[in-house]
Amino acid sequence: MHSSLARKTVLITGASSGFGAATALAFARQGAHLILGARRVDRLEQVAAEARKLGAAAADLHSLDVSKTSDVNSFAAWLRGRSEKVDVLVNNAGGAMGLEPVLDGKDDDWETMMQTNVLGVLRVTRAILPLMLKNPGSIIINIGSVAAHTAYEGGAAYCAAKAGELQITRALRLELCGTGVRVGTVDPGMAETEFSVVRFKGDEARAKKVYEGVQPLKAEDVAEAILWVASRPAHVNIDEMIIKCTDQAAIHKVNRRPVK
Ligand code: NDP
Ligand code: 8X3
Repeated sequence: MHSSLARKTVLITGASSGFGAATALAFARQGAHLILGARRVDRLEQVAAEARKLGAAAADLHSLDVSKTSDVNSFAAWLRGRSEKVDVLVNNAGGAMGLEPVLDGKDDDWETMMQTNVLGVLRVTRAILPLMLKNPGSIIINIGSVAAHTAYEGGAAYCAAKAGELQITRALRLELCGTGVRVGTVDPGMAETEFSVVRFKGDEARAKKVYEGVQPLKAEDVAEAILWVASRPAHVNIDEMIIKCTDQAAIHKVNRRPVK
């Protein structure tokens, strides 16, 4: 238990599944006040109900589409009616669409990846930062990826988007120096969430193959890392953290056991 997080206001985007949902539950166990956003409100309601059972001081939710400025601004206006400050902002909403080489790439997929992983982080940060600047020690944790650090075939747009997220984090680190507001990125490798089902547009069998013979990260592993970053003392800033499963030494070096 990190008593420093009790009653802290923790805003998590993309809290309806995967890392976001697991992070909400991890902060709930610390007695935090959760602010949850995503497009699937029914799923947010389930996460919030579980969070309250686990000990969250409160769990408020509102629909949020980070790909639309108007939506982000409405979310921020709703939030200002509930809390005067934000202590922890987890910019987690995002994901990949498709795995085609550039030659076969789809505009819709490229645009979605840029809108969520890059512009979404910018929009949400712009809207929420005023609630953090008067609150030294507050922290922004962006969720990047190993894809920000290494390119792979079929990943051009996703790798570009996550590299964009990494550079946004680095620029913010410079801009916020002297304000007391911290910022960093947590960059996971392969983790079994809804990520691949979304990437392959509902093809569950193809998504399962990504993790075949491997023990990937679980959402809870990443949530624990996020909780740890957020619970460092106010004078400590974790700039960049890469977290991978033991079976994944690099994007192209994955230990796979034979499948029986
Ligand atoms: P999930 O698909 O389980 O979760 C993605 C979350 O993002 C959902 O809650 C989804 O909510 C939300 N989201 C997507 N688009 C939007 C949008 N336009 N507006 C608001 N919310 C949105 O996957 P993960 O938990 O794995 O992914 C979380 C983050 O981690 C992503 O940024 C992903 O790129 C990154 N990541 C994932 C890795 C993995 O292997 N799983 C590894 C490294 C990084 P909803 O659909 O309800 O809006
Ligand atoms: C998700 C990890 O390797 O599929 O960000 O790009 S990977």
